[in-house]
Amino acid sequence: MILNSRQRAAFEEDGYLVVRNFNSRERVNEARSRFEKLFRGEFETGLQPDEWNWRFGITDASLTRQICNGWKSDRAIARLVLDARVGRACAELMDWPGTRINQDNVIWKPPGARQVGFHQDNTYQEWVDPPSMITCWMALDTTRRDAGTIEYVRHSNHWPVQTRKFTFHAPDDYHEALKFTAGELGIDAYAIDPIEVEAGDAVFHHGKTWHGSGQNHSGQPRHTVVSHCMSSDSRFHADKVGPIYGRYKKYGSTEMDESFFPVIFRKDGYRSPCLESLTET
Ligand SMILES: O=C(O)CCC(=O)C(=O)O
Repeated sequence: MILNSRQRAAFEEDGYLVVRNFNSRERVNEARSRFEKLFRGEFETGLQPDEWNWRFGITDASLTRQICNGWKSDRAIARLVLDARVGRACAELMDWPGTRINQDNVIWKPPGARQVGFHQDNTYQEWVDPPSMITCWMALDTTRRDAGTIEYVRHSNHWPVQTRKFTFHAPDDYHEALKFTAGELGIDAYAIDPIEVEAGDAVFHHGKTWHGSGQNHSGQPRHTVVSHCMSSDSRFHADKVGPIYGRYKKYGSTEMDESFFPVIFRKDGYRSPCLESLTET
């Protein structure tokens, strides 16, 4: 076990868990130094990420910059998001036999960049069987409330999954989906916790935990790398094929190929063989 029983109980109760000093200063600096290149389309491995939502000179400069599956393009990102310790902690918190990467996010929120709408990650998991995830959110800078850090609704991991999808990127009111859902559920009081941590700290959140982030009103950028994980036993849903990750579904099969969804930790010691050369230093 890398997490103790008190940490596991706090995660179960609150829906998130802060782990201090999870990543070394060296790993954090190495990953942060890759952001500029990634968003300019200079990919170390030669492979494109799956989603590249912000480009210099093209995309609205006020938006939060996001790349999905930067691990395919850059080994420094891969070393963080495919770390066996991430997988082990996720398996312990979710009581899984092991962990696969579902997707990663490389998030860059410069001063002034706008908000990310509140959501539950599991709302977007209908293409996976079982449709459940946990996330390891890794800070590469000091994060402060006014710098658009991630915010969690404490205990909302005990709420049902909202199936309706609201605006994700820069909605006018980033709490809109949360307010709507709480109203539907008849919940009129809840606590929103902004996460103030240091570079190297990590936060694990359950796929049902409501979260989002506000505008960056500070003068400092926020760099974050996120590992969204699922059970090592996960398969594609037989009928619900997602628009992006459905590309990796084989005809007539629900098997998930480990080249696209590697197993990053399993209790029996297995890790997908492709990870060795990808994450070596
Ligand atoms: O860092 C953010 O602003 C949002 C991250 C997020 O939505 C997630 O990690 O699931």
